[in-house]
Amino acid sequence: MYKINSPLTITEDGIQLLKKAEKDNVETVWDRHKAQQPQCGFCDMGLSCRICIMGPCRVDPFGEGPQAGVCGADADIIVARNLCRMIAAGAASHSDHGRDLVEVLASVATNSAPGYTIREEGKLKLLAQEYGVETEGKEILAIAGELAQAMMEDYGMRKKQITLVKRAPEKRRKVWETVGITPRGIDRETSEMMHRTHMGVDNNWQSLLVQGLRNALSDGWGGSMIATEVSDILFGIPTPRPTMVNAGVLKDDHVNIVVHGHNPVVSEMISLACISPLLLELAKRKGAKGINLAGVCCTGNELLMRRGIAMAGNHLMTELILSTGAVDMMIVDYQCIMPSIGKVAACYHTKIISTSDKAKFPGMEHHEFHPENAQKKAMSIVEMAINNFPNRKEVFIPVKPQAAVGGFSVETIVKALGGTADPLIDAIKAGKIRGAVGIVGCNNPKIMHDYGHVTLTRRLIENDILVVDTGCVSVANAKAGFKVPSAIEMAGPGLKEICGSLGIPPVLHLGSCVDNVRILVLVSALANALGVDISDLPVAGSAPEWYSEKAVTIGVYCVASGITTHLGPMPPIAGSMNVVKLLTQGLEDVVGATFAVEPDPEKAALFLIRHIEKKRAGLGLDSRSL
Ligand code: SF4
Ligand code: MSK
Repeated sequence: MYKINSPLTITEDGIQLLKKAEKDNVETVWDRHKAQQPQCGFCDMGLSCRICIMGPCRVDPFGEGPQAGVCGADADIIVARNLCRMIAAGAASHSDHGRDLVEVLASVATNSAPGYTIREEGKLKLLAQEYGVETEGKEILAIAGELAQAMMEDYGMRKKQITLVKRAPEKRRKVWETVGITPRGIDRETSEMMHRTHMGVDNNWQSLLVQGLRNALSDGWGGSMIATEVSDILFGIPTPRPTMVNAGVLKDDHVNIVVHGHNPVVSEMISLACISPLLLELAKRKGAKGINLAGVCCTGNELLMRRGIAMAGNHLMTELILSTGAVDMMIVDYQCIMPSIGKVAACYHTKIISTSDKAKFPGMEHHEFHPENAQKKAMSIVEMAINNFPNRKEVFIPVKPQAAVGGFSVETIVKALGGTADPLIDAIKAGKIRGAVGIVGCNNPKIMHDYGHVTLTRRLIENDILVVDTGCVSVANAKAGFKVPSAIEMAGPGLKEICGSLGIPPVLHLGSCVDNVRILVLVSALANALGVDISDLPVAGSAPEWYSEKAVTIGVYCVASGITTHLGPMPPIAGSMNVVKLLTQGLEDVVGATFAVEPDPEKAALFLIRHIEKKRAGLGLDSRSL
């Protein structure tokens, strides 16, 4: 059951800061969610349409009112079109983020991005080889320039398929070819999706959804994968590192700067400015002991993965973090930044800075970052934050920080395993690790904050299932104490033994939302090692508290890649039983995986455990019945 508004969060810092926000008359996401009740039932079921101006239209789910929009579109068409537009928006968001990184790579190649550099020459060369760029005898910057151009071509349609689909196991690629969903170009699939959903184009709900699968794959094996790989090249391959999480990471005697958003291009430069001796000296002159950089949402995750920067909170904590009164500056880039943030900050001394030409917000000061000016801009912005420190008034930091370990990339997981995936495969074969689940995604005020993530994770590790997480889940799980080596005490005996011998926690932090592609690479390696398809593996995905269009796209590319995926909140599709049946049952015959919707994480855990045991049986491994 949804646990709407009672209580709002399972976290101690959240509970304390909600009281503080109330005392300060700060309106939060929960207040606005309450004010929206009852939310529109037609929209909730996906049955409303405003694609053209003959509408808006809606279809009556009880069969008494209109059964078609003005153009004649029925419930199946309207629901499918709406879902497909969500997929397109999610793919566009991740993939445009990837493009921004490729542009930085291109600027580094021409020496026009001061402060940025190639940190991972080995990975650059490996990617160059994958893209068919000759590396022999070439300067590293020349390779970077050619790779950037080759990646840009993936966004268009000059090839039959995008480059990185080659990373998928052969069996999976055959499935995509048979169904006709091999993605051809990153922008092309999104553009075609928008075209097909225009009034009077594709009015077959099945073929719309098939294009939805291809569109999502263009993100998972295209735009998002490029975003992650280029981030690694520019900023470093993540390695496990200790960090701290929750609102307690803010320091009352330091200048506190919080970065929020998704793209590490800005936050990396901010993190370097925060360790500048010049600015540290200025901070001391202003009465602070130092500069404390923390993150929220995925920009924070990017910094945590590579630099161990502390995480103050996840999606639903972004307003509450400001109500501590301890944040001297919040710097945002794009995605998942509530337009309310400027208004909340105005209740305190906090300065809020927006940095992207494509993401401007009310009540924020806009300072546009580009590769050419980012280094200088970062210095001047951090200086502004320091100058704001003396303006602080009452500060309320409600809890002590929780320790955690973050920063697991595929490369470091394989390294931790001794150089190959064999120990993991052996542990799965022996049944000590039953399987693995990737828990991803957001928070949503429709579900008690962090309850879904933490409950599901606890049940899975208790049942010897390894959990990898990304995005806002990773903060919830870190706050719950699942990410210290001693957390193996909460795991089942097999998982405890394996993680204990490797010195890793039972829940591994794989990064930000775009970093879900690390899961695709990991399951591809496992499938190849076992000589099976991804859909044969004892693995699953889950998004217990998702809210965003990007999460829809992630879920769809996971399913299209053969990973059965659980969703907490119901997507807006209940208005068409045809669409519901296809997504929850019919896709099994098409791509070997489906969606399952279950808001209650206890029941979702049972579903996922049973799914993993079924897959084990399919591989001829021992299987427990539940
Ligand atoms: Fe109505 Fe059809 Fe226009 Fe949608 S596309 S708003 S259903 S007329
Ligand atoms: S930030 S997409 S709320 S995970 Fe990536 Fe969190 Fe979801 Fe945004």
